[in-house]
Amino acid sequence: MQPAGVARRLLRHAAQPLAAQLPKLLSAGGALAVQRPAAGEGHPVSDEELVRGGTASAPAVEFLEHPDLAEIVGDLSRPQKRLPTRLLYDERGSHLFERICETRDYYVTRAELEILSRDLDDIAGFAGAGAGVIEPGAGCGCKTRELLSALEDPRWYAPLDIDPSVLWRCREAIRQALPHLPLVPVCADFTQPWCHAGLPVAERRLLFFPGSTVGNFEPVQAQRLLGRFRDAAGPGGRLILGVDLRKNAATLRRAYDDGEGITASFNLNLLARLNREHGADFDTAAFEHLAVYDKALHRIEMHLRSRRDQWVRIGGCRFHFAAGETIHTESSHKYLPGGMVALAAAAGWQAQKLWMDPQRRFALMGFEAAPRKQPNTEVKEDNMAATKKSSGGRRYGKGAARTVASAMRRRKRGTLKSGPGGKGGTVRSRKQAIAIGLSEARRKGAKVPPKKAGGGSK
Ligand code: AVI
Repeated sequence: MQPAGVARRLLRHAAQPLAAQLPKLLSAGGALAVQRPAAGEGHPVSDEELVRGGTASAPAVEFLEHPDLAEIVGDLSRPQKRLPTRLLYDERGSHLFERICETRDYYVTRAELEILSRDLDDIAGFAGAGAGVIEPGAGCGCKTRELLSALEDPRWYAPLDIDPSVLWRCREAIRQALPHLPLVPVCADFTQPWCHAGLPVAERRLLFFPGSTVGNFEPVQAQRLLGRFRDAAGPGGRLILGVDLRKNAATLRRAYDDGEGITASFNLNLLARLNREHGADFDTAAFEHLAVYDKALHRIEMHLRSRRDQWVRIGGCRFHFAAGETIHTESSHKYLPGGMVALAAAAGWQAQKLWMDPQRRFALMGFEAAPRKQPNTEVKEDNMAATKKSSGGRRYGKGAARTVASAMRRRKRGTLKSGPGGKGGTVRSRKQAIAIGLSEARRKGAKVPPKKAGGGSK
């Protein structure tokens, strides 16, 4: 499948500086396959290693072994053709993604920044004093700088990324803004187990995962990922998670097919990349960008649609495309707050805080690590419900999700009342409705993590 010519092309590519790839490395729907460095080998890296663009145990040359091509050929061989999402983010793709974030139609980044600036003090208060901050898939983000500057006595900042060049830039940006904050860059693939034991001491660890990248994972994978974050956070650890919320399909389609055509260029760049790096012969003009909302799965999908009947060569194989046939390149799942509460609970996190922008398009959610006795259950494709593991694990969270949904319906009808025994005023706030739903679930004995003193959904 991988002839010598392709291996040489991989070699040429590997010798170039690795582009600022996706801050969070992903794959569309399937297994998360990239392993650089190998699972469990993530570790803090020295200045010298960062300059070389490699690490002691994972030198730059190891990137040669990375199995992109086999994965691409496998993905194009499926009945629904697809390509690994992470390949969207080469240097050009990352640049285009930054431009997407500035478009009028892509509300996600703006909504999240709005929350961060409006609720920063509360968010910093939730993180607590003396935190060590871990950011999986750190870019050079201004979001992180904002948060770090607002925290009380942060002990250190550990950006985590598979790409040393991203860590280098991130470190420089943070150093300029916060020269006294100790930095511990970790070179690792955060979708795989990584070694966090070597991180310095702090009052507690705070995982910061903004941007709604969690939505780019299938719910089952997202749960697994949040479980890894839980492991890294340790007892008493906290998580601040960016979550894009469900909304009408038209808004979503516009956001993922913006009027300026930047998202279309971003998606099509994937084919150009395959031509450049893997000697494919995609005629990029013969494909078009498509954004489709799947109502049942609550996700917006990006596809590349063939404009005509055609054949394409890659990796020594030929692939047929019928006119209208598509390649699925990315999914972006949209959640209800209650759905994310249940999903995170199944991964060992107790929901504590919910911050939303005034238009309720986006949420930052605050979680605290649950005590370790939680059963590790899997989450169903429907991201509202946690479900039984085939091994016979106990149901977790489904009852709670149902009670929250019922409270939300009563809020809409104007029949949800606050106060003990529902004797208070009519509840209009979604946050309060969620909090009421969760406490009703607790009373009914549903599996909801206990409310912490002073906590509760905001
Ligand atoms: C990186 N991720 C959170 C973006 C999203 O909204 O799912 C990727 C993106 N794709 C197209 N536009 C934005």
